[in-house]
Amino acid sequence: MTSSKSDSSTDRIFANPLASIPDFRFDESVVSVFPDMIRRSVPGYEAIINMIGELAGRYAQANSTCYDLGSSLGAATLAMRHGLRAEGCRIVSVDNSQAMLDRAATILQQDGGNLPVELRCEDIADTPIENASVVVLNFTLQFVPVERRAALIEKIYQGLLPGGVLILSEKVSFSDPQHQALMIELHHNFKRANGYSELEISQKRSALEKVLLPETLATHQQRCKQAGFASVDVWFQCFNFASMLAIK
Ligand code: GEK
Repeated sequence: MTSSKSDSSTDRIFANPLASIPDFRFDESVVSVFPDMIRRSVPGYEAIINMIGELAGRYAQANSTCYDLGSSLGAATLAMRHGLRAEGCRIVSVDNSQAMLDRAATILQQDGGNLPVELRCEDIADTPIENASVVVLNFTLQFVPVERRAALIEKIYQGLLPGGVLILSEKVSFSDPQHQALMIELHHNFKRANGYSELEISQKRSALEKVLLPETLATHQQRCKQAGFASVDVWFQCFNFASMLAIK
């Protein structure tokens, strides 16, 4: 799946050597290449997005709210908007990058869907979760400081209706060092096959080192169980990228 085209929507952020590598930020330079970046970096991203629409269709309850927390350009929001079947639903999409939300607003306007979407620029720690039937954290929790994750998951659990779900997708780590090394190697091979150079892979890795903090699947499952979720099961995994469905 090598990307042959190279234009202003192609991710070349780490293509040239940088004297020093700042921590990764979701700023304007990232917004313009984000769809290309995430598709070439996260194995299974498109499948997960499609399945979020399917899962939202199955679990959304009439007259409830569906949340997309860390919504970026609104890919999961759009999947939900077109997948929801229950009457009277609304979607709340939250990101703390104004640049992301500005672009998401244009994309949502151009989209033909008529389900109402509220875009909020704020830290997801500050978002009230109320009357929720579906909450999506699609590769967002990994950017929240580890010590704040339990409070966020508890807040989501409290705001969900009975039978409501949390879809939690994350880059994960493994406690067995050999397996961890294998998964990282296979992920890097995936990125190479998608046209990223060794320099791009290593500079991006350094930029993410302090801001993207993966945990094990067991840690995520324990945290969700601790918050009260009745079940927390993995429904997708490719290498060190996984998505879980937690049901209240
Ligand atoms: C997708 N879900 O395409 N509060 C609000 N937003 C945050 C916070 C926070 N505390 N921390 C990070 N973000 C999307 C992909 S990207 C994943 C999610 C990635 C936002 C951040 O600004 C960015 O837009 C998003 O979470 C993470 O399905 O790039 O690997």
